[in-house]
Amino acid sequence: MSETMTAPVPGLRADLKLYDDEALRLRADFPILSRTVHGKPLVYFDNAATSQKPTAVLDALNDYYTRYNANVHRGIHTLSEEATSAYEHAREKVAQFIHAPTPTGLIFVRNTTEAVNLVAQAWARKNLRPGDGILVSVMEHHSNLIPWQIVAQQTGARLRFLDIRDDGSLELDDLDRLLGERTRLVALAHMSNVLGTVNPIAEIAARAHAVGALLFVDAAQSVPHMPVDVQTLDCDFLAFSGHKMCGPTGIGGLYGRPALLEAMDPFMGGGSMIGEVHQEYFTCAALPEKFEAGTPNIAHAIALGVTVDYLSSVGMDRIRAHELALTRYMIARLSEIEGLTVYGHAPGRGGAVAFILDNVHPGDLSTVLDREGIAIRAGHHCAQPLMRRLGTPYMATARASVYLYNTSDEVDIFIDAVRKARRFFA
Ligand code: 7TS
Repeated sequence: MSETMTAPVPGLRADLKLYDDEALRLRADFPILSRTVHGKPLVYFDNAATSQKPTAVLDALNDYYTRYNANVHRGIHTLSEEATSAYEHAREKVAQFIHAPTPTGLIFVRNTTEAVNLVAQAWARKNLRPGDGILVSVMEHHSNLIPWQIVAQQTGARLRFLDIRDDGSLELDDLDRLLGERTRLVALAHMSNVLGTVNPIAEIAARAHAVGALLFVDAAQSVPHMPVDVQTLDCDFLAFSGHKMCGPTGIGGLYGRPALLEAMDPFMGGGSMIGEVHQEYFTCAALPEKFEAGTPNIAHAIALGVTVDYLSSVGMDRIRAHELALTRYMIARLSEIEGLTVYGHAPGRGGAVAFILDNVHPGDLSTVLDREGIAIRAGHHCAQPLMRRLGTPYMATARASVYLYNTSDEVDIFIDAVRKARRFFA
């Protein structure tokens, strides 16, 4: 068979047919997916960086600004009441989406990064003592590492690292030993943005809680792609970004156990987060306002409410099943290519697929694929310690990442383009 022709992978293609049909139907909801890039139909495989937005979400933004734009929790006038009610209704829906027991435990933040910084400064800075441990893993995104490095410098706490096994899963054999070293907080990705690994959060929560440590979950890659239930996970904090789950940029969520959030000092001061203000002191507003200083991102919070309606109407179980099938197919097809290495083979891995083509810089590969209309990411994926741990050449990989609107035909187009690039660089 010629190198450019797509080869069927027995069994996989048939499994995908149903999912493909649904993805093709869903694509109609995403106007951007019908555009071309360099004269070729867009194949958008950079979903781990950010996702595309359905018309319902775009309409929600326009509707807010067109019909009831006003500040929330302030004016006693119709527009402000409508905006406040839509904003708080969105909070209820987003809280429900992750099964938070109450909407007051759901703080609107800009993104996952802000949520990690909030917990680092408002919880860890106050509660950690010199010699206390913060346990992270070598697979963390910089957003779930640097805020803990900063608070470690501020408090004298020490960072410790869980390693990974060859398949990209966490080395849990080390967990109890590391937890025993005065660990007060465990902060882990639910799903890796490089390896696709889905970490066993509920099991880790039980083991962390057994030694009195809290568990922070970076769910930036899981909330968009699989059902997430904070009560089943039994985590203490969980953070996610709207823009990776078909929602707008600049809005995300932090779930915290209400009792912990109650006991925390505010992260930022200003309007909205106060009870009373005197010349020398202030009292705090109740949750969740205590953590939402200043005018919030009203439009995008409301649109995030519409986003979770959209995802729920498709079904998170369904999205997860589609991505499992598509990822299996993509990895099987990539593995047929000589000189190509895929990173991350843990069972049940998600749809971020990092790979290296021998002797080709991932940036060059990405540029060549872009000429074919294919958007992938190349670089360290904000996970430099992981790149070092994997020993990737150039401290970088290429990464293709799928979402609910991607099809197996797109995988075939991508595979053909990678093969073409391989010949080009040979
Ligand atoms: N945590 C994980 C696991 C992520 O994948 C990302 C973003 C973040 C945190 C930070 O999210 P933000 O919305 O606050 O920026 N990941 C990526 C990526 O893989 N490529 O671009 C952004």
